[in-house]
Amino acid sequence: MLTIDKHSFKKAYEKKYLEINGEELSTGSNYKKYEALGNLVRDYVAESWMNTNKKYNSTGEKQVYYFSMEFLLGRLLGDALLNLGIRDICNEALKELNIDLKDLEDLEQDQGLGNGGLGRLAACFLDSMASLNIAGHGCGIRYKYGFFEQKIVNGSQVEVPDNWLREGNVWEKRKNDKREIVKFGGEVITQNINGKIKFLHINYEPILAVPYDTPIVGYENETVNTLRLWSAETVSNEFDFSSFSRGEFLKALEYKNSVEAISQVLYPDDTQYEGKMLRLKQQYFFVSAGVQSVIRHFKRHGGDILELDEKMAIHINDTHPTLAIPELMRILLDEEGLPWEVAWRITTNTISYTNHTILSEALEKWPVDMFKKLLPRIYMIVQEINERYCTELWNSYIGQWDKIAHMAILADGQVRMANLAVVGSHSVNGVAKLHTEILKKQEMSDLYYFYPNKFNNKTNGITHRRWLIKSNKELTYLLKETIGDSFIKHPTDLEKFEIFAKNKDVQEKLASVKRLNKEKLAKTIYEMKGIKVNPDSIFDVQIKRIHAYKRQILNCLRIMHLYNELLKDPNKDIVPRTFIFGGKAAPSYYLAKKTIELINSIADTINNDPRVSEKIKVVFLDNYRVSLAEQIIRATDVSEQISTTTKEASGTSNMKFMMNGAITIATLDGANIEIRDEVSDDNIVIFGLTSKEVLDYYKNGGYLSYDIYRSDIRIKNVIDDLMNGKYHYDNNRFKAIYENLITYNDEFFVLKDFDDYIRAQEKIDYLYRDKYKWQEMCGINIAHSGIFSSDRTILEYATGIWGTELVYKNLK
Ligand code: 26V
Repeated sequence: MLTIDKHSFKKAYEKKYLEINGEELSTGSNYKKYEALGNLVRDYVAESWMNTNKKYNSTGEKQVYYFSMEFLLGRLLGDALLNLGIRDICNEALKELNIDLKDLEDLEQDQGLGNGGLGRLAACFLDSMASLNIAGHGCGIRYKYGFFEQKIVNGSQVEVPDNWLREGNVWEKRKNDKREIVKFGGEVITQNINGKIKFLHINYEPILAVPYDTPIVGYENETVNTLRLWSAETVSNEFDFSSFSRGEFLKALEYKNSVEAISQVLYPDDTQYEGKMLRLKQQYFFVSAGVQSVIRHFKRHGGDILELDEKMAIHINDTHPTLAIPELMRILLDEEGLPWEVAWRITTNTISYTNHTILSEALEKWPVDMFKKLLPRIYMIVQEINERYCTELWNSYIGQWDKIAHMAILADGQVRMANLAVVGSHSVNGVAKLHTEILKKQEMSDLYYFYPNKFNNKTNGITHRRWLIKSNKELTYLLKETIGDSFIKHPTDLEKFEIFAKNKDVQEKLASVKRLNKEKLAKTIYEMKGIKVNPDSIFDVQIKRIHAYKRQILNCLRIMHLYNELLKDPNKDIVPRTFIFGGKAAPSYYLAKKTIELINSIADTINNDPRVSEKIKVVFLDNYRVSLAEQIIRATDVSEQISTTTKEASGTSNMKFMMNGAITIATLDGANIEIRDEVSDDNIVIFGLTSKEVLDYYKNGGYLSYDIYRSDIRIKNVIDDLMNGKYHYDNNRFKAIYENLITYNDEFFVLKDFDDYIRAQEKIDYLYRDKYKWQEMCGINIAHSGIFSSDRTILEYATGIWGTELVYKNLK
């Protein structure tokens, strides 16, 4: 923990401001003030960063490298101040300079290098590894453009590039001396050198990978780990001189652009896999640079390559970095000269893999022709892995060709990345109990029976430092006042709050914290959308990627139904509700984009109907991202976790909401099950089909959405309302949604779960009326949320997968 007093902080800040801007503080813009503060904080981090690296190099402790195509960090200033232990000092020092820290924090661009859950999980894990003194670092891509910015124009999503680096990035440090070369294309020739076959990769295109390092600050423990993101450049870092000097300027420029394209943009589609060459290039680019750099570092510090697997672990976040397996093999075989068996043992012991989805359409499979052309040596290695693996399969499953074909890595002209990831790693984990069971018993059952010991569960978590302490200061204050502050380092100590959940005085305080957060959100909503919402209404929230399986449409249909009820009976007694949505649709995902249009049309219709506008309001908040999530979650009463059972691998916002005292309405899907087990059925509202019923329908059929449409008049009415102009003058605007539900038989059982969902919502209405009982439930949720801290998850990874020593320093 940094020791600095207010006075010195103030002086240092003024000095830093002058140094950077060459002008006095009082005259500057807020952005310049933010920049100066960021730079100062980074300076404070620098010494611990260097010391942490020195320590790792001298002790030789096992290093973990978390390879991920996405890191969704959000803003870093508040996080760094909190973890350095100087947030209050900074706040007060700035106050004396007439600066509001919050105003500066709000100027920081979100670092949005991720699509959603998988990228945010990687960010929470980095925070937990640093805070638990685990030597764990991130490795990924420094996309020039992050996840697109979403604008809503006439109710529809419009994508705008996220030029997050435009004003610079105070947190990153370019490391020119740590560059690597990544080789694409070309051919492989063999040479016989002293009786040993050598593989030579020739005529390849070299690409320069330049790392940018960001410090990851542990909570008050002086540990600073590294997130290393790679940027693609031409090797000469100049135009192609030969064509340039021939006067072919444009050609030279074109080449430079084509190289830089590799780290230009994050792919925004996380449902539908597409075999795009550029994405494969991105994957090999960062994985090759990353593996080369960690091995170079290891050897420079005297590491023995034969002990690599004892000294480092490489974790692959989904299949996107699976090429780490053949890349590590390539280095061990071709550069270190190890025999295959030894290289394979080291590789599989080093690598571990997490699966994050069972949606088959998201499974990565690369066309062999493309793969072979782009990565000729890597392809040869994959072929060899496949051959040896299939030989083992033949020995175990004599004559069972279908089974072997299904399990193979190379088949049907494709490279199946999930199979390669399982075969080439020592651990395969799912992200919640049900998800792991489905992987084992359904999606990957053949692989599971062949390698039963590799499979395990690691239920996701979230960092309570960002999602409670940093983003909900009022609740944190109340918790500290009530149960002390041990929960900060030991989040399961939140359990101490349970006995206070029944205490009226605490319940009052809990209610006023929520009320305050709701007022703040109401203000934000008014500023963003011009909609006035009532802070005394229930804030009912569904924020996440827009996907058919997450069923925003189910939420829409019940709002439409409630609207119908209120029109029928204007005196219907309901607790006023504000329905809040947020989320981005993949640009090519038609149904998801239509869902956004539907939400906005419902909002337009209902918010402008004076007959109901005292009772219900609907809001779609544009450009959902980490910093907006922080504001919404602390102000939420009801957390909507309504995916079709079996489809949501875990979910992580469900955990953030409960930690902030929201009540969950949920299907028994993903980690909702574990949440239910923690809080009991009395403190969560569960509805819908069970996983068994869903799996049974998928297997045996028997569901007909049209029958439900015909037999339930409430459903018929709302479905008809999609097409009768009630929500939009263009009767065909929502035809795709109608057809999805009726013509194409409602793949995600929206109509099947409708009735139960309405009942569950009525129960919420009933429970909310008893203010004290409601607060008791909220308190119990908070008290049981500690287990969902990513600290718990990371300790499980560390002991169960990575085998890293735990240094309990500063955890007491
Ligand atoms: C998949 C794909 C596949 C096609 C190409 C582009 C692309 C980009 C990202 C992804 C990742 C989708 C998987 C994902 O984000 N899964 C979510 O992971 C969370 C963390 O484990 C989990 O809580 C969510 O339930 C799960 O949907």
